[in-house]
Amino acid sequence: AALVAPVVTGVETVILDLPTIRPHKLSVATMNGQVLTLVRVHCSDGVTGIGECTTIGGLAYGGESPESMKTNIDTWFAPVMMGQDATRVQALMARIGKMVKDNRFAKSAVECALLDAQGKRLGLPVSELLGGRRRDRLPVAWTLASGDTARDIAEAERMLDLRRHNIFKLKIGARPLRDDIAHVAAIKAALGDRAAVRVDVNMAWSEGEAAFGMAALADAGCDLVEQPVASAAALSRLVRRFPVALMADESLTGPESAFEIARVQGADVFAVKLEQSGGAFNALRVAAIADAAGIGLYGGTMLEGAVGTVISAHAFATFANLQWGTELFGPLLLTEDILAGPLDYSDFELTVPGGPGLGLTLDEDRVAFFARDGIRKTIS
Ligand code: MUC
Ligand code: MG
Repeated sequence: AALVAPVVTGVETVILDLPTIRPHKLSVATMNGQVLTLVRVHCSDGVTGIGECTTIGGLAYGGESPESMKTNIDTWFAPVMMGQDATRVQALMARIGKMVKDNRFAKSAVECALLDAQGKRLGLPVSELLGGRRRDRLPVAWTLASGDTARDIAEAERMLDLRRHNIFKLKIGARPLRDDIAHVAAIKAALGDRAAVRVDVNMAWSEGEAAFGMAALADAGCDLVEQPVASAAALSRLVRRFPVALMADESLTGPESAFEIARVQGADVFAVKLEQSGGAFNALRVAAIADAAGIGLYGGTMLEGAVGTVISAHAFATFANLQWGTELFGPLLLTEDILAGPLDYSDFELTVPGGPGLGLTLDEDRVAFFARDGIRKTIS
């Protein structure tokens, strides 16, 4: 064994612009592409780890943008990391936390790269570094968000035929409430018992609209309503009033907000996202709070590419409870893969990779091709 612990010798970032397979319409933004900010942490033992952060619709979802994440990692995270022991991931994240406030998404990417490197170094999957995997496969929901009811039904039918997804999340809140309810009811009527239908309002409703909407959605056969209103206090007044589960997403920004929501019994389910939580270790803390409070768990996504999706999969694979499955479909929304080998999405589930670290190998030609400021090499 080495007497001197390997240290961080370099931090590299690159922004990739990737097209989506169709416009993805949320109440806060319409996405025609996704932007991945990739981070590589190089270490003195020759090991390199990779991480990724994404946002939804630039600054439409939260306070970090792909460009701010790159700038802040380059300018403020990297100097704090250089020369530090790369094997003590939690200690290094605490050091970063002292020097860098907020910036949860960027922190989650950097922590991911450190975990990937440490896993490769030890020959262990990241799930083992996070406490140990309880499952190898995760149910994956698909989001129907084309903006068109008939197109969404056709898309859902195709996913059922492919045995890729049988849980569908509908993005609503941009249109008048009655139109949205009719849209959900039509999709649930078409799919029947073959699929679960859920909605995400992304905070678009007032509390009054949410009360009306949740009653109507319950009648339509919808089983879960995600963040219908912005306020956590309003969420806590809506919960358990209607026969449909209520899930917190935007209100949940890490262990402190998780504790606060749990304290007031303000949600039935938590959508745990690694980026929103500020990294994998914080996501585990959020899950522990949910378990202690009797709140259900769902593995959420910030529409990450393969790297952000797979670190999330490693974390969710360790959860004691995952009653509502996951929505780790991000890579499937992109037209392009940046991996050397594809992820296994089959039989309605994603397989958590089993190799050391994240268990991923990037296709470097593709990364270079889609790099915003990089040299666009031709891909074969
Ligand atoms: C969100 O708000 O949950 C997850 C799936 C999707 O389509 O958008 C995201 C963000
Ligand atoms: Mg959401």
